[in-house]
Amino acid sequence: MKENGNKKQEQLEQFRANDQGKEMTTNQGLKLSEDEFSLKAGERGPTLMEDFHFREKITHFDHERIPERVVHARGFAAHGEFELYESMKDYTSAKFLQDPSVKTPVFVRFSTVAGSRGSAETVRDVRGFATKFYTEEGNFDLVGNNIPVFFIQDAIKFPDLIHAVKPEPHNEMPQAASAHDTFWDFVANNQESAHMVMWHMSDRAIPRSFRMMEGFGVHTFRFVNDQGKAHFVKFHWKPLLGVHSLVWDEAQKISGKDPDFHRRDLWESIEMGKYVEYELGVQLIEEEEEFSFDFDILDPTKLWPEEDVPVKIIGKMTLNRNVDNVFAETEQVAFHPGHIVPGIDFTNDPLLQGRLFSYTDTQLIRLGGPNFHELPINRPVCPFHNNQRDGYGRQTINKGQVSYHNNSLANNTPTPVSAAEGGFVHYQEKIEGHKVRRRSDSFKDHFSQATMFWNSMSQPEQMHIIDAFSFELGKVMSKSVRQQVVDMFSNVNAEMAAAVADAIGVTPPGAKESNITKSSPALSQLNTKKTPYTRKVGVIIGHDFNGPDIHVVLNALKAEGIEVQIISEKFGNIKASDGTELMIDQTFLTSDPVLLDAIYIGGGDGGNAKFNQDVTYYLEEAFKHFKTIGTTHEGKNFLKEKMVNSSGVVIGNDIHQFAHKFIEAITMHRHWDRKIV
Ligand code: HDD
Repeated sequence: MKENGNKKQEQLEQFRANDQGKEMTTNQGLKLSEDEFSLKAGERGPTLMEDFHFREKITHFDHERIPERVVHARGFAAHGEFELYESMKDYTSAKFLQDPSVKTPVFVRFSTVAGSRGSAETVRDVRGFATKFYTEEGNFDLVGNNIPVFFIQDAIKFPDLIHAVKPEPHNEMPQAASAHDTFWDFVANNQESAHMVMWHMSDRAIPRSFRMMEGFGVHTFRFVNDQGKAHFVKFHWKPLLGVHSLVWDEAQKISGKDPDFHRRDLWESIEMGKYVEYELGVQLIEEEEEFSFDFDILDPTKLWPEEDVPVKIIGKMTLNRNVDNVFAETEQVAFHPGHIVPGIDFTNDPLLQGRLFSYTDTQLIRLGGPNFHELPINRPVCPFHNNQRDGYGRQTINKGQVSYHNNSLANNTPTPVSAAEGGFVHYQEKIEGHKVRRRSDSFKDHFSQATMFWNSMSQPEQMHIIDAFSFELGKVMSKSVRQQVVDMFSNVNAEMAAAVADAIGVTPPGAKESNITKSSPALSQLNTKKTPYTRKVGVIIGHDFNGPDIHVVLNALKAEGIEVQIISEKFGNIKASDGTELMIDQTFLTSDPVLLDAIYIGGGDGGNAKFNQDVTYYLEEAFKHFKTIGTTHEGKNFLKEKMVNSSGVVIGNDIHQFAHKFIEAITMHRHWDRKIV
């Protein structure tokens, strides 16, 4: 990515340091002559207090850790740019949404919610999707998730939700998992969670890649144009690769084989120049239409069905640069849903209102004081001036004697300015009411949209939801909690609840007729975009493989942007029957079928029983996880009978035809109609 023209990168460049090839100094700049031995009184004597180098080095080390985020501790980030397709002038005065020729630098951090900073990435969880737009008018943070609704309706319940989902306090188990008593006890006793829990039990909670998941601002925000007219707005990120997920057995195995699976995938993609793209969409509702829906548009447990309120695609974000230092950038970035710009405003969603307090508060403890906005990653790219001063780690050297307002000594500057001059003016919503601790009746339907979500799922997606409930509740020790949850979800779909009850050994709830028949096809991942681009294929070959034919397949895969990993028994080169050689990228030991999207057994001779055993393992796992399998030449001999006529298993004679069909099958992501037993 070019620094030139990207204001954020130009700014960060001033702070980047390269220590390679340099002389070693202390933090005071003193050149050092020795870094291996502390200063001692005699070669075998005690270390001396005067050893400033030892003291500095150890002290710094002792203070290296900061508190991890109380939620979303495990995350990974990248830089990029946002470009607008068409001016949004009619709806918002936000400057970065006016002119399609302007590119806005962005920084995006993806995360899991429950796990600690070192936890595995493919756990069942919501994913955070937080974007910082460095606009000319200040930072705009869209701090969203990959699920469009939330567990609770009021921010005051957030600590309860998080206490319930985090490892239980008496034994700190389980790590990064909702499959335990307290989470499900919370769910059963806070039924507003029903809709989000359906998403959480669905494939959305085990994404194949950060690059293949949607992002949602969740809350209803406001767009306000330069005439002061407002629209309600919801934000969406739509990945250009479509929305795709893992299967649960695979996700669990990846947690062991590669706990960094998602960050590695993002990192490698950007390093290879296969940049990561999402389109930004908005759903807009006229202010006058606020009460025209059968749900309250301020309720964060509700989505706006795309078929009713279409998503208008307005721009594209491209992530094209990895961070230089994870701590300095990813760990120190401070997002806040309250970081907004003129033309965008809040609504009275009670979850959003509470978040507006929490984010600054958490940065104060996490980043150690009120000057975290001065950290390079958090600085806006426009100038900032006010009378705030001092505090731990202050970097700005504010000149002059005046640090108050109003004043005459500095001509009453810095000066607030009018809306016409770019000053932020809050949308003047008329508010009337009694001061109460209550929830509006319009927030009380917890099940209709949960049922709509269920209705919208394809048959395999519904099976995955039943399996996920059965797994999660199967880990719950309290039979009473299991029963309560099943009873609760019989309000979503009675058959679903009965199937779960059967799996976990509780009394099936009585049959209930739901009158909710609505479905929203946009919610099913079966209707998502499909492309083979950037999928990872394991190509397994043995000695004396057919060189020319394998090259036909490899070239066809690469032409589609598919990543190829040549796998065999040992590292080194492997010889084809025509004498040509191929370099092995991974061995059976270092790779694994769960880390791949598809397998191609291209033939050749392993020469021993171990080779056959390994190939069989790769095949069985890929088959079980509904992945595309291709075989040609001697590779066909490995196929079990159940695989031969199975969907997504491509068996080739004509090599060109095979390559074409194999790629077609990879495009499908998974073959859900396959019978795996
Ligand atoms: Fe939050 C972090 C998303 C509700 C309090 N939240 C955090 C992050 C994301 C979200 C993506 C990680 C940002 C990063 O990568 O640094 N949070 C959401 C969404 C919510 C939501 C989409 C509901 C729609 N959050 C929420 C509530 C509260 C918080 C109701 C508190 C009242 N969230 C926090 C926090 C965190 C945070 C404690 C922890 C670390 C941080 O803020 O910077 O303040």
